[in-house]
Amino acid sequence: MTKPLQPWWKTATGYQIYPRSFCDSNGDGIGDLQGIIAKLDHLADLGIGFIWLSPVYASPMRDNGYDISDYRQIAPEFGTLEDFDALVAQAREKGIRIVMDLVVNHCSSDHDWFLKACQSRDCPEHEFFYWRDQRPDTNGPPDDQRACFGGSAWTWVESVGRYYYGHFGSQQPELNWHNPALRREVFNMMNWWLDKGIGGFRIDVIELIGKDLDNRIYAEGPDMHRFIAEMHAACFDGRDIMTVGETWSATPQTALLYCGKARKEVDMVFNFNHIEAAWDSDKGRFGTNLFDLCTHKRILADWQEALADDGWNSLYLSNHDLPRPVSHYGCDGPFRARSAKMLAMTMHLMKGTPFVYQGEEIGMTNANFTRLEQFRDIETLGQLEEQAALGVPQQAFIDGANTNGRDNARTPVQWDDTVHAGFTTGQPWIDVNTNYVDVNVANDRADKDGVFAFYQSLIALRDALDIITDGSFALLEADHPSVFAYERTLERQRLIVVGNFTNKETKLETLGPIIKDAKVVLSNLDWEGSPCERGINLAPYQAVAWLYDA
Ligand code: TEU
Ligand code: CA
Repeated sequence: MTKPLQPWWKTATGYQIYPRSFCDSNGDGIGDLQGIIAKLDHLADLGIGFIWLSPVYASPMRDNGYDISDYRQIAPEFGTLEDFDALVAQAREKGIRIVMDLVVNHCSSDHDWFLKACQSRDCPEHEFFYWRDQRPDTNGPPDDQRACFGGSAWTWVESVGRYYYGHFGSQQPELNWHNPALRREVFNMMNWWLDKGIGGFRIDVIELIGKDLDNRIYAEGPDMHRFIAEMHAACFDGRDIMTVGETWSATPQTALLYCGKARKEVDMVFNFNHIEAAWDSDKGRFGTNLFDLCTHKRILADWQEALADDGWNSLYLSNHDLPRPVSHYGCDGPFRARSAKMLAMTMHLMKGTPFVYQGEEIGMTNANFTRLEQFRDIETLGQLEEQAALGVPQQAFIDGANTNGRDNARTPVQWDDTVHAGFTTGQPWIDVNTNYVDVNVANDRADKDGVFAFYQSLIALRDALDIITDGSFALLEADHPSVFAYERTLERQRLIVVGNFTNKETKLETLGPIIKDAKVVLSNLDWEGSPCERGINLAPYQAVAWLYDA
C-alpha cells in the first residue's frame, strides 16, 4: 500500500524559539533575528522541519512580545523586516519553515488602535475593544473578574468614562472579535504575513476570542468556532501552511471541534490537560508539583484515542510558559541527560507532531533563582503581589515560581562555557542559569551520547519509520506506577516504547514474551541481553523502543 502523502507538518518536528533568549547578535543582551540566522545550522543539524517563532512584532515588551503595538513591524530590539525576510529565506534553504506566533485575542495598550479608542467613544477604533460603563450601584467595574497577571481585569479610562476589559491585565486590552471591522483588520494583517511566505501560525489563546463577557464566559465562548472558521476561510484555505491553536480549555471531547478535518478551523491544538494535572488546585502554577505518572499517561492516551482517526495531536512537555521538563518530570541531577532522552523518546514516538523547546535538546534545567530581583515574568511578578496580599510568605512564592514559573524556560540558551554561556557579549536581560559551564550546546554536541545526538536520532527515526507518523496507538501497562509504555501498530509492524520515569530500577512483567524477537531501534542506554520470559528490567530513566512484525 503506498503511504498516504502526509502534509509536511505531520512528518516534521517543530522547534520553538523564544527570540529574546535564543541568541544575541549585537551585544545588547537581548536575543534577535540575526542571532537566530546565525544558529540555523544548529537547527538544521538537529533535523527539525519548522520553527514556531514566539512574537517578534513591535511591542513595549511588558509581556515580552505577547503585547503587540504594531502587527506589521518588527520590534527594533529583534531587528527589521529585512532581517525577518532573510530569516524566512535562509531557513527555507535549509528545509525549515517559519511558523509565526499570532496574538490577536488582545493587543498592547500602546497600539494606535487603543490610543485612539481612549480618546473618543465615536472613533471606529473604540469598538475594537470591550468597554463597559461603571456599575450604577457601586460606581465600580462591571464585575470582580481578576486578570491572569494580577489586579482587576477591568481598567477605568477617564477620557471616555468607561472601563475596558483585559483578560491578562491593563497592558493587554482584549480585542472585540464581535466587531466585523476588527476581524477584517486582523485577517488582512494575517494574509500580509502569509504572503511573505511564512509556514503558518501558532495562535495565542485562540479559545478566548469568542468570549461572552456579560455572561462571564471567557474560554470556548459561543462565537469562538464561528470566528475560527471565518479566519480559516479568510486566511488559511488553500494555503500549504500549518495552524496550531493554544487551547487551555480543550479536552479530548472537544478537540475535534477545533481540528477535525471537515471543521476547517485549525490543524492542531496545544492542549494543557497533562500540564495542569500536575498543578495545585488552588495555587495554580505557583503551587507544588503534583505530577503523577498514571494520571499523566492516561491523559496522553485519551488524546491519542480522541484524535486517532481525525484531527492531529501536538506532542510537547515544554514551551516558553512552562518549567524545563528534566526538572519537572525527570531528574536534573545525576540522571539529567538520561531522563531528558527518556522524556523526549516517550513523547516523540506517539502519534502527532513533536515540538522541541529551545534548550530542551541539550537538557537545560530550571533556573533556581534565589532572589526576587532575578524574576522577569509579568505573570510571576503580578502574582507575587496577589499572593503576598493573601499572606503567602515570599520564600514560599519563590519556591513556587522556581518549581513552575515561566522564567524557567526564558533563561538564555546555553551555547558554550564562555561568559554568559555565549548567548551575548553584553549584559543578558535575564540571568543565565549558573550550570551553563557544564550544560551547554558545545559540551553536549561534543558527546556522541549527548542529548542533542539522541534528539537527532529520534527525529531521524521519525523520518525513517512510517509507523511513527501513521501507526495507531495503544497504551500498555496503564497502571504501572513507574513506566510509560505503549504500542504503535501499522499493518503487521509493531513498535513498543517503554520509559522508566523514576530513579529506581523497575520491572515490566508482561512485555518480555511479546518482544522476544524484536529489534531495538532506539535506547538511551545500551540494551543488555534480550527480553526474557520473566519480564524486562529497566534501569533508572531507561527508555527503549523495539520494532517487530506481529
Ligand atoms: O499564554 C496563555 C495563558 O493563558 C498562560 O499565560 C496561562 O494562562 C498562565 O501562564 C497560567 O498560569 C499565552 C502565551 O503563551 C503567554 O506567554 C502570554 O503571556 C499569554 O498568552 C498572553 O498573551
Ligand atoms: Ca540583540
